[in-house]
Amino acid sequence: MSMIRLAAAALLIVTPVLAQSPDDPFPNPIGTSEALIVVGYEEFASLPDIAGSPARPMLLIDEPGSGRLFVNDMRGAMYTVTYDGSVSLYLDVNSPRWGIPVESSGRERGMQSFALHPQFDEPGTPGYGKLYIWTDTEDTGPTPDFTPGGGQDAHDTVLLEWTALDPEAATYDGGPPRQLIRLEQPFGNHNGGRIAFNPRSAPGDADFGTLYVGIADGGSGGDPLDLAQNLASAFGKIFRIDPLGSNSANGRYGVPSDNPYAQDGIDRTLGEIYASGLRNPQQFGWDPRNGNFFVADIGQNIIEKLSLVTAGADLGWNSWEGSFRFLSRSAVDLANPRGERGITYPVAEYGQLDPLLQRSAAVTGVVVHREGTIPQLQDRVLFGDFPSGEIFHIDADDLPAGGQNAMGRVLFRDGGESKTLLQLIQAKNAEQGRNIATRSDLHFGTGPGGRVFVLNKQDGVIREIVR
Ligand SMILES: [Ca+2]
Ligand SMILES: [Ca+2]
Repeated sequence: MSMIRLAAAALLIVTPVLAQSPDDPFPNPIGTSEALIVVGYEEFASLPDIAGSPARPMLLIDEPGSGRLFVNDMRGAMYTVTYDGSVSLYLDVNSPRWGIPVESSGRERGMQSFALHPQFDEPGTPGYGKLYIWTDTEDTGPTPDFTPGGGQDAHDTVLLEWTALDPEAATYDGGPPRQLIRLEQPFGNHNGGRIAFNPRSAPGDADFGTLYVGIADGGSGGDPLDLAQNLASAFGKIFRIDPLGSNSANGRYGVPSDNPYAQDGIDRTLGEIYASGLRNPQQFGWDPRNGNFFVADIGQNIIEKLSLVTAGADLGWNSWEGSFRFLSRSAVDLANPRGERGITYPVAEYGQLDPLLQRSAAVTGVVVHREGTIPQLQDRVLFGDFPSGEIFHIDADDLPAGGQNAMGRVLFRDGGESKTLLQLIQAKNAEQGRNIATRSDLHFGTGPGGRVFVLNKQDGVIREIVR
């Protein structure tokens, strides 16, 4: 033990990478103390190219009623996938028929997310046939419900409700969508985040049928309009709404009375807000066993973070970047980490300068594997870094209190080797005759019985993680 300590002390003196610095606050690289997990994979399905470039999926989820998966492409296509991997087009949001031109230029704009009402396939219920889509649109004509009070009026982001007549039909057979919410975006980047119904809620629960809606801080960098912690602003929040209700300001959705600011006696605080202080809550997910609600909130230039979300939580942005005070794009304050009361700090976080990553690190997630169908991942929280395609795990029953020491890597078994997702994609690209990808754009998908899928935007392949 003392020998190891001595060796570590010697390294600390000669190797500056082990020290903290204002742009690299974590002294140990990722994955040095937690075990590496190696899993198998299968190529499960292939999504079609659009205009000659690979699919850009953000989300894949199960619809147990009709027994199929749904997956999107940011350019507006939504596909169904059978449980054995057969893909067909279900709905094209970008079709001229709907009058909702999808703004999908660059990497960050497009159809961000979607959710199926938990009663989607239950005839006679209020949620029957209801499908929700959160998308960026070029059409900025209609009056927005929420404005940022500055910026460049880049485009709008709209929450749309579609109603399928026969939810089991092969293609969407309903009419045009109903608009619930329209946001004016101040900048082109950081737009909608994930939307989802809490999968653990059941009819009769207060949370049943409420839709969680991730909304990024509006973009640019550093949250220049100081919106994320402003409880009068929609930006930098997770909303919780009742899409079938009508007591919102525009009368098009409901604001649940048990939301933290709905009945606080303060007019300016938005009743829709569930949590604040988020930068770019692009993905989130629940622990199916204990209900823990995790958000993967993309950081500025220094820290990526995975946090627990509770009603009324303030996750700190733009006063805090992870566990450290945010100073600028190039520095956090190393003094007094996690030092302000009332802020919800990350359970896990990692530095963008970690040697495993590459420029433009950005966190994604979140799947908590409880079903044990992939024994290596039993009781692990899965998240990852989407440009690099690195997948990480932490213990779902012993959540760390920040930092990256408790994070381990997940690699794929391929022949006799262990590979990253990016390495798998690159081999596939060579086989496909495409340009070889230099980033992964990893996101996760989930299926029945604990099935876990890995999406990317570089080779069109949906991979399933297997034991
Ligand atoms: Ca934006
Ligand atoms: Ca209020």
